[in-house]
Amino acid sequence: MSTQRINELRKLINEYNHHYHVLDRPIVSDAHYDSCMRELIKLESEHPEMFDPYSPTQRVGGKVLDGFKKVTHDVAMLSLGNAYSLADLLAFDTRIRKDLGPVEYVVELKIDGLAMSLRYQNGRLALAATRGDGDEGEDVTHNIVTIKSIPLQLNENLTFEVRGEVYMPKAAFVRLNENRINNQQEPFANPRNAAAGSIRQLDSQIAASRQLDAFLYYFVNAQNFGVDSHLQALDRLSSLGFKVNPLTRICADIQDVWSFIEEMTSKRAELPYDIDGIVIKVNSLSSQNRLGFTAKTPRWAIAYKFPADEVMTHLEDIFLTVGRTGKITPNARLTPVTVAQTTVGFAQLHNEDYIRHKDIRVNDTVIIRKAGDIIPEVVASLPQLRDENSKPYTFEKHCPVCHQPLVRFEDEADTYCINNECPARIIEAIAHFASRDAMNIDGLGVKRVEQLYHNGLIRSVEDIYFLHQKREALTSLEKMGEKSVDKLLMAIEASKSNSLDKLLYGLGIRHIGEKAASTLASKFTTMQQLMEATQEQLSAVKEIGTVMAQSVVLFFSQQPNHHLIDVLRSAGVTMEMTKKRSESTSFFSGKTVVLTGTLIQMTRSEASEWLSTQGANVTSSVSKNTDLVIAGSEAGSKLSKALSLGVLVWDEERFMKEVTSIEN
Ligand code: 3B8
Repeated sequence: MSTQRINELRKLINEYNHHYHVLDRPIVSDAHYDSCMRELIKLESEHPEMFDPYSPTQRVGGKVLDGFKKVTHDVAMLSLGNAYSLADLLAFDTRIRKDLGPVEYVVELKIDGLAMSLRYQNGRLALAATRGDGDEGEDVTHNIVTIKSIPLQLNENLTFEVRGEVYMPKAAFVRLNENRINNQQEPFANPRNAAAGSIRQLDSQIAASRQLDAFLYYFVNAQNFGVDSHLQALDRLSSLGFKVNPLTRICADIQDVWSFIEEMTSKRAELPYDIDGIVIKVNSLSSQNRLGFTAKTPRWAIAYKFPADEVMTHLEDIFLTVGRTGKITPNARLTPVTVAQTTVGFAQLHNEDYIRHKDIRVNDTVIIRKAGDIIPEVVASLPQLRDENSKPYTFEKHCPVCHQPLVRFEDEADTYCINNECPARIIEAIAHFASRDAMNIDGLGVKRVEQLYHNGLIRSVEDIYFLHQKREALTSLEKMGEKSVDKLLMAIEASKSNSLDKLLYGLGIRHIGEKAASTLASKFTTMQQLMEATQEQLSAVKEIGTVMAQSVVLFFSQQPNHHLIDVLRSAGVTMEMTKKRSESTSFFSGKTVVLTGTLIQMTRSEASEWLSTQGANVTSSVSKNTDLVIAGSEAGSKLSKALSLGVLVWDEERFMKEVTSIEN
């Protein structure tokens, strides 16, 4: 009897929650809700054998962790590229139409919260994780279950992943800060920080008390669930019980998109939650797959960011910094001011011409704004407020660090320190090598490298791998206990087994970013083969242009770089692609492959990426040079062209058979 009543109450309360928190349409009074809840709590306490972590009573919080578990995302959690103007949007649209012809867009609000991924297993919330670095986030399930609009139990026994944004409504934020001030606690700067601060708590009681909410906007691999557009995916999420933002529209073209942006710009202040822009997505999922991803962002979506706040302040000084390529950046030191809810004390001045064109001078009153999210820039200086004896700024002639003459090449805006021995360049290069997306040596950021450099413990990238011989010197440094030294040395040791793509990116070859490094590594598979590659062989690789190819050849033609590679190799650093199989073993090696139609078992971009790791050259159009066409369902003209040219065609089943046989 009680068993039945417990189940009944759980179902009822879930239903009430859905109406109240998702649909914004309560179907019972608060008093009735409370009385059901009290009854359930009582019955559950009398029947401990009926305990269920998915019961609505478990949303009150109380679970306290002693640390966050790391979670590897099955599908990388990327972020969106940004657009700051109509011109940026037109460029995005042009790029897309060049690939696909006219497409339908979906526009939605860009919620200013915290990205979250929810994994459901057989209809139950199994895991909630933060984005982290995109590959690995933190398990925050204990806090997410306190958000009442997020269903713990669905009406369908599905296994899938869904992503969205956790946020704090403006009203809750105001109330929370009032409370904090009353309790002599530091108020949060904005709702976003308040939401993030709540989610990054080990004690779930805190999140439970914070009135967080969530909008979901991304059904991962929705095509596996019979959905073929983004809008359908949102509908599906909504009918599964998730909260989906209602201010979402289809746009026939980029003009439509712009009207939506204008409309929302004026409605923004009235919304009950903060938004920081508008997200524009290609609606058709097969078109999305066709466009794919860059290393960091989807090509089929972009975030239009609202223009930032502008404020006035005093420019106290201009000073130069040196990057790893020797590029000099002029910076402004400002009298600190608050812009877009954070305090700003420095701004970028880009280069000499920028300063001259804007006639920015030391001691000027300037207008600054946040460009994008983080880095503030000087928009203009106000000459009318200037002192009589103010003088135009003259760019310094010598490197602020090594004091060698600076060089500005013809037709280039940037000034360089060309001294290869310049400590600033070496320090930046070492820190880049160790950075997260390169060799990922935790604990070797710029500040630490500076310290090691100035203490003579590290003078070049290769010295990283000899630090273990200098343990004593390391532990005697300031802020370097035994423990941090151990951690650092372990991170260095671990970095030796990184795959070639990370090493290649870490070397900091000009024009070779993360994506190019990864392409080169999977094509050439070993450092040796890459070093021996000619410019022609390099630029024959899709996505490697002439400038990149030249730069790689130049890099490997220099003796000190050979020496560096030799030292790294003998120190035990991996010089080949390890995550992926070497191409010589693969059927696909060297073949030119075209993917067309819709694949079911993997997305087209996954298939394309996988084929690249097998050494295939994946291209988009069918010609007599095509070796193989892989045709999913609804393959159109490419399939007929392949057939007419007598090109080998496989269906998905045949392809998957090959994938499985290679992978196992
Ligand atoms: C792909 C799609 C990231 C996002 C996305 O309201 C991807 O769609 C993303 F890799 O971050 N803040 C939204 C919002 C954020 C994203 C998104 N849609 N509405 C948001």
